[in-house]
Amino acid sequence: MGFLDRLKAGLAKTAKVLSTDVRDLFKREGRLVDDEFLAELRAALVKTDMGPAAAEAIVVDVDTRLRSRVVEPKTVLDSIRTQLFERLRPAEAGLATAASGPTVILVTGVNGSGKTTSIAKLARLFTREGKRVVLGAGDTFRAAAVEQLAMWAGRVGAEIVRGETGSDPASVAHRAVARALEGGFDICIVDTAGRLQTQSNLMQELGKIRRVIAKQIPDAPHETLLVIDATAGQNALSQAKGFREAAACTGIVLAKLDGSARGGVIVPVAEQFGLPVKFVGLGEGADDLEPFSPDQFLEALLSGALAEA
Ligand SMILES: Nc1nc2c(ncn2[C@@H]2O[C@H](COP(=O)(O)OP(=O)(O)O)[C@@H](O)[C@H]2O)c(=O)[nH]1
Ligand SMILES: [Mg+2]
Repeated sequence: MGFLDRLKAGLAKTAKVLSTDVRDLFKREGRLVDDEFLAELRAALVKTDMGPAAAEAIVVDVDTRLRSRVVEPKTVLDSIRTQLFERLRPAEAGLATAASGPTVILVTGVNGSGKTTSIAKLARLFTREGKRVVLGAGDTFRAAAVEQLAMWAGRVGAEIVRGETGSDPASVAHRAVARALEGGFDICIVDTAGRLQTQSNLMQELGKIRRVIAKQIPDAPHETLLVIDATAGQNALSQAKGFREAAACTGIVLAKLDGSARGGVIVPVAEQFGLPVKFVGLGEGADDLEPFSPDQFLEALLSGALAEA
């Protein structure tokens, strides 16, 4: 499957809900754009979790340009696309890499958000490009976490550096970066145990991991990625806020976009925190990660509805 088809499959639930709701607006023939129409449009948009600000911008756009007129579904869909594109465009950014030597990526987020799986997928993207990848099993909290990462490392063709259960994650990070340097690896990705943005001791631990990494490579970690679960709704938003402040994150991976009928959550996530969305997770397999592109995202979200309109 190509890039766009995977994105379409992942966003199918959200796209279906939106397209059904927009079509329902036009069930009554000759319907005018009036207050009732706009209220129903707003409700349909909010259902995708795109947030009140984005929904309002679309409603205002339709109201301003089209009030008291009979419109086609396509006109409304075009407004959705234009308004969302403007909001998502600033969130597009490539991955920062080292000018020379290994690029170090630190990965953080709450428990179960999809960190380890996303690391496996990222490693796969890199090994596909012929890059050599070493993973640091910095979730030393649970033995199963190390085994999970080791299993993925084997599958995606990456090396792994591990520590004893309960050992200091900063020391695992140190050894992973050392291995990347001495072995001439291109990429080093460091996993961490899940934590809440409110657990200040664990946030400080993250700071220690960063310092240990920076001691070996001064401008590293080149990226600190926050993995957010797209199905977490409003919680996803408060996580992004807390981690941005406490963990110096440089970008977001929005995982589990496939499991959600509320994929619109990417809009407030991208908008409210000034953090670029670098990747979206679209399934549990190693190939289910795509770089985020607003254009492709909107194409996947709206093409089904546009085809029927
Ligand atoms: N459907 C879906 N499931 C995912 C995705 N990413 C992770 N998962 C699942 O979410 C669960 C937790 O993932 P894991 O990587 O262990 O989370 P961690 O605790 O943050 O390391 C696992 O069952 C994964 O298979 C995704 O993009 N889509
Ligand atoms: Mg994990």
